[in-house]
Order: sequence, then C-alpha cells, then structure tokens
Amino acid sequence: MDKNRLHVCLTPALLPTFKVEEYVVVVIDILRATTSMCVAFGHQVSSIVPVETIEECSQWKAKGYLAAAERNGEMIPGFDFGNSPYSYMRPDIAGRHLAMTTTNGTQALHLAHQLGAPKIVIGAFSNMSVLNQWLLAQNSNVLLLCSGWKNRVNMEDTIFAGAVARLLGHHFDSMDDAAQIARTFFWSANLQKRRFFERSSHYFRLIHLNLQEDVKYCMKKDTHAVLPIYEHGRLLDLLNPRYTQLQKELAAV
Ligand code: 3SL
Repeated sequence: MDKNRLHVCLTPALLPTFKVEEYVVVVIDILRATTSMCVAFGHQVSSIVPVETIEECSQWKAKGYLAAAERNGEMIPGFDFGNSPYSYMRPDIAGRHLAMTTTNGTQALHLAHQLGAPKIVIGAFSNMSVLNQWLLAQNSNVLLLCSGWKNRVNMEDTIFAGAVARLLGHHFDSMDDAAQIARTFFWSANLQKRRFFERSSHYFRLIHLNLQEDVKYCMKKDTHAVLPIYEHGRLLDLLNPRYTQLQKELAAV
C-alpha cells in the first residue's frame, strides 16, 4: 500500500503550488504566533478566532472578546494582547474567547483555509509531541506550512518542520526536497538550537524590541498538551475536556 505523503511548504508564497485539499495542514509560526496560541489554550482560553485584519480584530473586541493584535512584532495600541506567549500566562483568560491577528501566522492559516485544506491544526515546539501523535493517527497526507516572514523563508519555522519531518518521516513518503532541506537543517541545528535561532532575522527584530525571553520560551518543547484545530472560523483545543460542549455552544450562537 502507498504511504501517505508528508511534505513541507517553506513559505506561504509556495502554498498555491500544492494541492492543499489533499493534506492535513499544520500551520507553524514558532516566533511567536503558534507558540502563543498553544500557551493561550494551555491557560484554558475557550477558542481563538484568527483574523486577517486589525479592523476585524477590533470588531470581535467590540463584541466582548479578548483581542490580540500584532504587526512587525509590536502590539497594536488599544488591544488586550500583542503576541507574547508570556502575556497569556494568567488565570483570568480561562473560559474566554480570543480574537487574534498577527503579521504572518494568522495570514498563513487563512490562506490554507482559502485554498481548501480539509483540516488545519497548529504546531509549535510547545505542543510538538501531542501534534506528532495526532498526525500519525490521521492516516492522511500532511503538509507542514511554515508561516515565514512576509512570504520569505525563515529559520525557526524550517527547524521545527525539520524536527517533525525527521520524527515522522519514516511513516510517510516524505522525499520532497523541502522536507529534506528542513530535516537536514534541523539535524545541523539540533545540538545548538539556540545558536541557530539567534542567527535568524526575526530574533534580531524581537531582541530589538527587548523580547529575548519570548525567543527562549518559544524553543521549549512540550510545555502544553493542546491541539488547536480550525473549525468553522475558529480554533478549538481538540484535547480540552470541554471540546464537544464548546462545539455545541458555538454552533448554537
Ligand atoms: O508573524 C507572526 O505572525 C508573529 O508571530 C510575528 S511576532 O513574533 O509577533 O513578531
């Protein structure tokens, strides 16, 4: 029997070259959107509505949602959050709904949806083991979508894609060159992940904003056993014991 495919898309600009409808898509934005999403779910946020524009995010805020808006690493004034994983480490977000817009991560997610991805989930070092187990159980092709930076390739998302491709590769047909590149890069970076992160362009952007602690946090593995999945315009944590209940509540709205 043919194996399912595991492929890597190194930047959203390349996504239209894939038959996206044939893959479960994993959206990756290690610095920092997908890491922050995992932390928010780890602190029991009920759902996250990822939106493309700051205006849409404001509209959700006006409806009583918590709202996170980031552009170029900085929080947009007037919102509750920017995009720091640390900002979600507080008990009062439990049970709340959050709208979020970020420079690349939420845009990549929307593109995957627009191009017909049947399932979209969120990946970061924060939820890596849970994600890998779930991907193995899907019996489906998998596309690891690196959000990159403004349609350019970045190092940190490629390293993560390489880590997943290396761990899962032998269960799949994953002989595409982007997966090989990511795997090889991860292999080179693995022993000195921090040094590699510190050479990335986004590291310098974040350092300039005094966010070095965020970078360190985003490299940590398996901090949260969460699996954010995109359903009907929002992310829910598939592993939240209230998942089915939340689905029902939101369908009734
Ligand atoms: O690109 C994004 O979506 C963000 O993660 C960028 S930042 O880390 O908040 O600067």
